[in-house]
Amino acid sequence: MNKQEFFRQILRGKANSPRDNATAFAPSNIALAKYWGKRDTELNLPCNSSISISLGSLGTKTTLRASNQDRVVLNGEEIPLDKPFAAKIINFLDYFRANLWQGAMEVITENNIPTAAGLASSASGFAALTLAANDFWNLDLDTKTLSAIARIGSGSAARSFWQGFVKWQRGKNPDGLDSYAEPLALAENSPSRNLRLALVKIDEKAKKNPSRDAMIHSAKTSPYFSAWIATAEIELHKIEAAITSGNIQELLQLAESNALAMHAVMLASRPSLLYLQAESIVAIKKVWDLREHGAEIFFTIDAGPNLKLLFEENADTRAIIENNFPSAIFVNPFA
Ligand code: 2P0
Repeated sequence: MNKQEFFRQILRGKANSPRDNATAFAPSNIALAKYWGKRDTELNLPCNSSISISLGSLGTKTTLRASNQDRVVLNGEEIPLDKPFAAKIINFLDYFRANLWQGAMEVITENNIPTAAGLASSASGFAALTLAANDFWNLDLDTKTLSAIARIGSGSAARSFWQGFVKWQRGKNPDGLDSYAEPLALAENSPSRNLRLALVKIDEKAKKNPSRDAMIHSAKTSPYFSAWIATAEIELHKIEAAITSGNIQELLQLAESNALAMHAVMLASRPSLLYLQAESIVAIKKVWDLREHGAEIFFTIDAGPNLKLLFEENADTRAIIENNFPSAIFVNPFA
């Protein structure tokens, strides 16, 4: 199945009465059990399921407006339509327009993720765009379908529709309709609600190896890729169990090991993929050193050099992070 057919099967028979405009917000997310590897590159279907934590109020707000010509505006700045950022958005909207009202549109999008956090925004960007499109065209789609649609834009966007912990089921069907995310239910008083993040920026320059290409390269060339896939679902179940039982220390230890295993798969690719920089290693060693001295601080790292520290909310731990990583940005995933 290709993308056109994917959209056609969802949008077939949908009403054709767009609003004048629609606005939506979606939070960014960080994976605790990573998505690395695709079984279908056309539909962004993953080899393994993944689990993330949201970034609370940090994310993307997007407005779609009927207009007399297509325009994309990011944080107040018009982006030429031939730039990849704008082209990806217009291309995504074209899949809707191929089945619905086809007029020109303005896309006004704002990211409130500080550049200093060194985070990409494609996850929250495609989730907000999908939510705004659902409203704009009065589609009334359920969240499972919205999550599967956003996945077409960017895999991790499937997980950006909720606050808190979210699980993206890999699914099995070739049409991709069973590959969507859902929030993980937590008891009101679960200790897992005390998870906090501190974003440590090492470098914010655009990466040399976009993760889209790197995942394919790893799957093709890394001798450890099969081991990653063989263990990914087992690790995911352990991580899910730690979240739901409120065993936060176990959760953070598993999340750190999971990220390092993903980097091992990358490193073993031929040629190797190395996202970590010298300063990333210094920061990793600092975290391990602090742990040896009793601080319960862990980290995760994505396809880039920046660390996301993970810890259980506690004034002492927060003070240790502030002292050792003075520019860290603290995030409450649940607020
Ligand atoms: C994740 N990453 O689970 C993993 C961990 C990076 C490392 O999802 O090709 O932008 O659009 O599906 O979602 C980043 O890759 O990739 C990512 P595509 P995406 O968060």
